[in-house]
Amino acid sequence: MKEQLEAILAKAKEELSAVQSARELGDVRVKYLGKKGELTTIRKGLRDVAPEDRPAMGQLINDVCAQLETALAAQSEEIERKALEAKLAGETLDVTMPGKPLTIGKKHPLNVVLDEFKEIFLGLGFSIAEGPEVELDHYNFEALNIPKDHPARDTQDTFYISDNVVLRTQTSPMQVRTMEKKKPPIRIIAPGRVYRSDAVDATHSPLFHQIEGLVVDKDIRMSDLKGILELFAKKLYGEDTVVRFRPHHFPFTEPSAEMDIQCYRCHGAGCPLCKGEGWIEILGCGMVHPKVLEMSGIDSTEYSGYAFGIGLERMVMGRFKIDDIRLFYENDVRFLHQF
Ligand code: 2NL
Repeated sequence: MKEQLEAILAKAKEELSAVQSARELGDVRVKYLGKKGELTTIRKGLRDVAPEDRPAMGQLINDVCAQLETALAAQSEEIERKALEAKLAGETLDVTMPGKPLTIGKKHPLNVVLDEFKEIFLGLGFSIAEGPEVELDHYNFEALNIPKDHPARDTQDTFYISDNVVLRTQTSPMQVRTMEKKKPPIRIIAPGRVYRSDAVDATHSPLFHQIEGLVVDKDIRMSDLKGILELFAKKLYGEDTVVRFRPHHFPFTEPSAEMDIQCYRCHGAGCPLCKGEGWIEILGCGMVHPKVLEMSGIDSTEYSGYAFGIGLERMVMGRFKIDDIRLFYENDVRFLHQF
């Protein structure tokens, strides 16, 4: 019986060495160790063996079964290792392949100029004021000396949310709120989105950006306004920039003016950029109307102030030779990557 067992073990090991898959391995296990397997059958034959030989025979059968189990486990490991090797070989990574190009984001041109603007005015001691885009009629109009029948309130220009709530048409409401809350000296800039009910074309958009500035203190004069705005123009457009002030009218300032810069392309000779004028209009400004100061609770006999307002889009369009305002809002990377 001993020889028989050794022969079975040798045969099983030989079969096992040829096995290629987990399924074939299972077949070998069943053939020898299954219910009707060759070793199981021999174990059943133990009861015909003489009682004194049984323990030794039983031990021998157990040894052979254990050896076969070990061989099965080893072959199973070998099959798994080969499968993993084949899988890894099929997945090799070619580290010399060129990578996919990554598109790096860029600052929006409106922010390029806005940040320069903030930098200049923060350096002059101004702080930045922010506030709601949905405003009370009072802050957007009434407190700025724009009464109910004023043409600037025309429903054609203003988005009304309700009778006394509007989308702000300028950033002045933030400045009015500051004047109401804070005692002079006040020195703020108010940048932000504003809304006008305009038809969209190359130069008009219902949403655009404005930057306003406000200074209120004792003895503030028109010369302070002119000085600070000329300094700002030189910082933003270059030290050789020439400015001029023309009389104008705004309901919230008196006197009021518009500031032009001499065309930076033709230096005053006249060219397509300045439409032959030699000058480019940059902003509106003036001395804060005493009525506006009083309405916000500031004594106009003790304090005076100046204010100015600039359209950001128009400033950026001139600077970067952009001819259509809609390009700012389309987020086309081919446009955005040029600045
Ligand atoms: C323009 C003109 C301007 C102001 C805005 C202002 C604000 C307060 C009081 C008085 Cl709280 N004035 N703002 C003053 C003058 C002109 O903007 O053409 N903007 C595009």
